[in-house]
Amino acid sequence: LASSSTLIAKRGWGAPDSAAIARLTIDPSREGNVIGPDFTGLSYETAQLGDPEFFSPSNRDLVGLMRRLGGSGVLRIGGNTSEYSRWTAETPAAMGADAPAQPGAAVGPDTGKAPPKPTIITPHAIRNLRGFVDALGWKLIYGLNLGTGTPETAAEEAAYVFNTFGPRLIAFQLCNEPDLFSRNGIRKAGYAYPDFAKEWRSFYEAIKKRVPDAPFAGPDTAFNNEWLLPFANEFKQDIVSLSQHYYAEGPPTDPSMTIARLLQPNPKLQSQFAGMGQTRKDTGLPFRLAETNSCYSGGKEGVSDTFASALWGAELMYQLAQAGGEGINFHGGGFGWYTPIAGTREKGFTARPIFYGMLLFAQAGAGKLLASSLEYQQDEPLLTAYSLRSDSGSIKAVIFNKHKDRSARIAIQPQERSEEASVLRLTASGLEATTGIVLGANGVDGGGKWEYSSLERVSIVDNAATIEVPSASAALVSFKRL
Ligand code: BDP
Repeated sequence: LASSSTLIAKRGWGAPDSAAIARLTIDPSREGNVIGPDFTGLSYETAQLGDPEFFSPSNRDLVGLMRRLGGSGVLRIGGNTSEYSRWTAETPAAMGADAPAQPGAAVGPDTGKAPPKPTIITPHAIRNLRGFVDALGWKLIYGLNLGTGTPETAAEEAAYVFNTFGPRLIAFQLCNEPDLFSRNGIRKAGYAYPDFAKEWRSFYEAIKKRVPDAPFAGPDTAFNNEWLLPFANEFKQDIVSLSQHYYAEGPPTDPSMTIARLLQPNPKLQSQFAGMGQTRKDTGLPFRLAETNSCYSGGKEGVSDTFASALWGAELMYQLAQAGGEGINFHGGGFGWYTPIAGTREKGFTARPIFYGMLLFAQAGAGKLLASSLEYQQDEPLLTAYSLRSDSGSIKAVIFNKHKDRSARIAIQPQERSEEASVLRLTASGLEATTGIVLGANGVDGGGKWEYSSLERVSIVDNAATIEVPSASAALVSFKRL
């Protein structure tokens, strides 16, 4: 472990000997939830379709970056701007003044401050989107406009999307965060679940009439279990999966929204998981966190764009899997603070810190969670670990040290005969770092190219692999089976 000890000495964290001792005991006989190959995902604003060349196979750098996150995954299109989109079978030129303004402009997450300009969605944009999703090997969740659209137009749009995507379409969602409609000006104050259910039903029926095999998901609520649960029960026969959103913090003007708070356990997440658990019990349907990120209203500078968000995001993926979720979509786009991929076609793209968290998850890969217990002398819950049996057969452990300045020495016992473990590290100069994030000592380039240049080997002594996990870092430990 020469490399990590030098790193520790250099940063002045104290000698590794003084680091806390933790023990992670994995129980390979106790398998938990599955992490499927489609677990990972991204979410973009519908407004991004206003530039039909963005989601297009010709946008090779973006394809490369997204593919780096997984050979399969889910792209979700929606967000606030989906409620202001307009489908047309016409070409934009034929529409004169309604033609999309500034194709190629950066489309970041909507901040929700004012109704956005309507986005014109054309058949051309949908065909390019299909080519894009094909190039990724991913699937699509597509948001329609119940907020300001009509059931008839939604049915026309759905027909075109359905015919274009075939099996690559997982589901339509009919709206975005209907539980906030009464607050964001889409509906009058007092708009309640029964009003929404009626509207949802009428859109659903219009689309079903036009596209009998159309798959649906929902309700895509912001956070409200009081909408999620009745929706699940009322529409369980009509949908293929349930969805809700999660923003850990917000708004960005809240001074208590800090890195330190982001990295602590979050009661809001527990409430989300409670709703999700209940719907699973009630309906048996899978649940997807269809839109998530660190801070709503576009994110918070100095938090959402830092290395802390990478640790937060990667851990959220495991927390969700552990709670029984089937997948996640990190929201982003443009140059938003929390976006995993930043940039434009013209200026090029970069992998932001949170991208590296998703990359760590991708490197651990699909599999089945394993029960494991972490004994740690400190009372702060800033050292956490997750274990899995990967589809390749090997046992893996992912360890997060979210301490700002406390290194940890951890003994990992796979409880299965193994001759050696390898360690891939996710590191940066500190929690606040916005650049210089590396996995396996290498960064990701603007086209998604990445390869580790450092993979440590650790021998198994007394049935354990003992490693240092420096403060503000994560480690993926893979055991080689005997
Ligand atoms: C969600 C919206 C999304 C926004 C995001 C935000 O669905 O369109 O971009 O919040 O406020 O509520 O950052």
